[in-house]
Amino acid sequence: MRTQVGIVGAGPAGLLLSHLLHLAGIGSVIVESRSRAHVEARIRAGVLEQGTVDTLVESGLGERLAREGLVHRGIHLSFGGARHAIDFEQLTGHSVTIYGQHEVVKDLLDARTRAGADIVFEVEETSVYDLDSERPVIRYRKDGQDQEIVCDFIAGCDGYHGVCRPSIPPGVLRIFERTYTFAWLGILADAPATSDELVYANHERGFALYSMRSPELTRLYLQCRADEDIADWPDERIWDELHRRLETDAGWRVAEGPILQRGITPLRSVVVEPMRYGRLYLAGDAAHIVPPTGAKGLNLAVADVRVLAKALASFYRAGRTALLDAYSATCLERTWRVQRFSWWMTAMLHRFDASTEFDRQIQLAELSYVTSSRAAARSLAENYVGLPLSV
Ligand code: FAS
Ligand code: PHB
Repeated sequence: MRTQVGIVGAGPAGLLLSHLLHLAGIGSVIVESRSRAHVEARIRAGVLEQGTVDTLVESGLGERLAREGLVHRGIHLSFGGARHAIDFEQLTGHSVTIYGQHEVVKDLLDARTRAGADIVFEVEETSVYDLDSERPVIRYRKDGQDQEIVCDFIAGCDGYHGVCRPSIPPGVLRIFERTYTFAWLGILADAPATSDELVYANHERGFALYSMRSPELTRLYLQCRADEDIADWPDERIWDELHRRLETDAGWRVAEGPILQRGITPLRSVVVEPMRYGRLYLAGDAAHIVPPTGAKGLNLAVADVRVLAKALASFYRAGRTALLDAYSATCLERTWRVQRFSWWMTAMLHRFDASTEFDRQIQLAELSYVTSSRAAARSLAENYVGLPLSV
């Protein structure tokens, strides 16, 4: 098989790249190791930055998003038994939209299917070769048959556990990382929303987050040890811990309901430099991981793909390589700022094993400052709604 851009991974990064390239008249093929049903059902992120919403709307994917997305003008920070509002619209003029990542993936898959896209699901043994040549190659096995795609370029959109980043020769990459000693236990519950906006709680028992997917579906997280076994968390223990960490002295609490999905997500910060080797370009989680406290993982993937799609269009339209050559530096500049914000939110809201009473007082002082100073609140707000795509 022959294509202009071979894409490994049909997550949000791979699917959006394929969609934007199609709109620019550039052909692509996506190979994906899981089934379409699995990719569509994966419950992950939930908050879309303004820039992500604009990207989806501008590329013709805004119809269901406008109908079902929940526009949120701010968040609450909860500490000391009370919730404190951070009003994004008042501070920045922008908002965020709650619309599950799996809904974005469904919309992208529908659009690509309607356009007759070439997406090969349930592939095995994916590998990439000749990355520093002008004809890089993707190889994979499908239904017992070995297949090969000769490409002009390969986009590694295969996430943190993919094969593209490890295919770059040793000594090329610098990997920066921080691993946290805690994780998030997340649930999706058939329970009505009891707050119009997200609530991030710093509690002495640990962090908790109240989010949602619709007025009837709530998404909740609580900090737990990184080595926790979900089997040790029966429903009543989960709800009890969420109530202890989230409810306020004024009596606000979350509503309970049947738990539809549950899982434990480790927290880590990773940045890989450079995000390119030869004609392989890494995008999304394949190049960086942010702790979900800043709601940035999906949004950062979208930002990378916008830059890459524009650079590839410049190459095919005018033979220019300047944007491709600048891809890694352009994305890393914004990635590090987003990494900083995600780290800062994580440090401010979580209970750290080695933290002392002094550390706890500093956390509470940070929270008190952010919720009482317009300048500090504006800094949080402008990062949360999304930094400009080209910082
Ligand atoms: P993805 O990981 O989404 O997609 C990569 C795709 O490549 C997958 O479909 C995978 O099957 C495929 N693939 C992997 N190896 C392959 C191979 N060898 N061959 C072919 N295909 C291969 N972010 C938030 O902002 N908020 C959250 O609450 C949040 N929760 C998360 C929970 C979990 C469990 C995880 C893992 C991530 C979470 N994230 C969250 C981050 C997440 O949303 C990512 O940022 C987002 O999925 C990034 O999209 P992609 O870069 O497309 O990577
Ligand atoms: C979610 O709704 O899944 C969500 C919201 C905000 C975060 C992380 C996850 O920071």
